[in-house]
Amino acid sequence: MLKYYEALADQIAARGIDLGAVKQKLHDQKIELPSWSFGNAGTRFQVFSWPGAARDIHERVADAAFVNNLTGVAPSIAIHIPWDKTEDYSALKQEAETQGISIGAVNPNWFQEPQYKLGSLCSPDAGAREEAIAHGVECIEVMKAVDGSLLSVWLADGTNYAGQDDMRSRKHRLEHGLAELYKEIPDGKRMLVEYKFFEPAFYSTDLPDWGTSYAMCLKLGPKAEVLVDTGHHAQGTNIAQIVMFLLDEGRLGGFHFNSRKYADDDLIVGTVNPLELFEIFYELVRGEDKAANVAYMLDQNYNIEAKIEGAIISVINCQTAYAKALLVNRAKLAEAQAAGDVLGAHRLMMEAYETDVRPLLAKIREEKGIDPDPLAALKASGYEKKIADARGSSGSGWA
Ligand code: RM4
Ligand code: MN
Ligand code: MN
Repeated sequence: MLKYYEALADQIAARGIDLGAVKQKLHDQKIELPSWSFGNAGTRFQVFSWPGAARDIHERVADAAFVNNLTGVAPSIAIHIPWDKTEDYSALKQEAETQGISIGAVNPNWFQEPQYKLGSLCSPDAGAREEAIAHGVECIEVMKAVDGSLLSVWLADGTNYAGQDDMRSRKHRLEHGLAELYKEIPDGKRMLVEYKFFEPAFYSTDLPDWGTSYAMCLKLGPKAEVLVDTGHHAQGTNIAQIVMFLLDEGRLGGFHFNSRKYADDDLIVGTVNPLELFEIFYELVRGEDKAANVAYMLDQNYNIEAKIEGAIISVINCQTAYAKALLVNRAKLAEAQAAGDVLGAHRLMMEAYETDVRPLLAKIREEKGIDPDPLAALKASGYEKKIADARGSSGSGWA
C-alpha cells in the first residue's frame, strides 16, 4: 500500500486539500475498545466458545493493549461492571498503563440482576431503584479509582405491555435516579446518557431516542451529554443529522460504534453501511472544535468471527471513514451549496468517499513506527495462537 502513497498525496493536493492537516488529525485519532468484545459472546440463541477468548479483565486489558500496539489509535478500554469487577482498581489502572493503555468509560450493568426484572432506575419497586442508584454510585467510585472521565449510562428499562406500568411515573423515577447519579459526578468528568428504541423491552423503552436523552441531559446539567450508539435507531434514521444537532447544541458526549442491518446487531462498524459511517464522520469534521471532547467508543461483539481481528478491522474502518471525511473540500462544498448545485455538492462528498485512503493510513502507521498493515502484523505475531494455547476455549461471556 505504501508504494501508492505519493500518487494519493498528489491527488489530494490537486483537490486543494491540506494534506499535512489531514495527517495530523489522523495521527491524533483515538478509538476506545470495549472490554466485553474480547470475551465469548453470542446471541440469545447461543454463546459460542472462541479459542483464546479473554477470561477476565486482565486478559481483556492485554488484548486491548495488543490491538493498540498494532493499530496505534486504540489507547483505552471501556469496562463494564460487574463483568470487569476486580479487587483493586488503582492496580488495574497501573496494569493497563504498563501496557500502554488507560481505562476509559465505566459502564454500569443494570440488567443482569433479578431485582431488575421490571427495570432499574425506573422500576416500580423502590428497593430495586435504590439498588440501581447504589450500583451507579459504585461505578462512579470505580471511575474515580481508574482515573476515567466517563460514566456511560444505558438502561434496559421499559415495559412490554400497555398498562404494565405507569409511563409517566417511570419518567419521574428516571429523572430522579439520573439526578441522584449526576450529583456524584465530579467536575471535569461526564455522564453519557445512551438511548435505545427497543429491546429488551418492546412496548416502551424509558430512554427510547436521542431527543429523550437530550431532554434528560438538559435537566441534569452540563456534565450530562448524549451517547449515540449507531445500532440503536429505527431503519432509515439519519444518524448524521442527529450527530450534527447534538454537536451544535454542545451535547454530543460520544459514540458506541457498531453496524446494524436490522436491530441492535453489534456487528463490526463500517461493514453494513460504510457510507453512513462516512456521513457521521463528515459531521464530526464539520463540527470542528465542537467535536473536541467527543468520545469514540466501540460497542460490539464478535460472535462467530475472530475477536482480535474483528477489533483491528473495526478500528481500521473508523480510521477509513474519518480519513475520507477529512478529504471533503469544504470550501468548494459550501460554494456548491450556496449556488444550489445539488449534484455538484453531492459529487464533492462522493469524491471524498470514493477515495482509496489505504495508502494514507499505511503512511500514518509508518510514521507512528508500527507495521503499515495491522492484519498482516497480527498474523505474523502468533498472538492468536499464543492466547488460544494459554487460555483454551473457556473465556467468560456475559458473566
Ligand atoms: C446495550 C447497549 C449498551 C451495552 C449493552 C451491553 O444494547 O448498547 O451500551 O452496554 O448493550
Ligand atoms: Mn451501546
Ligand atoms: Mn446496543
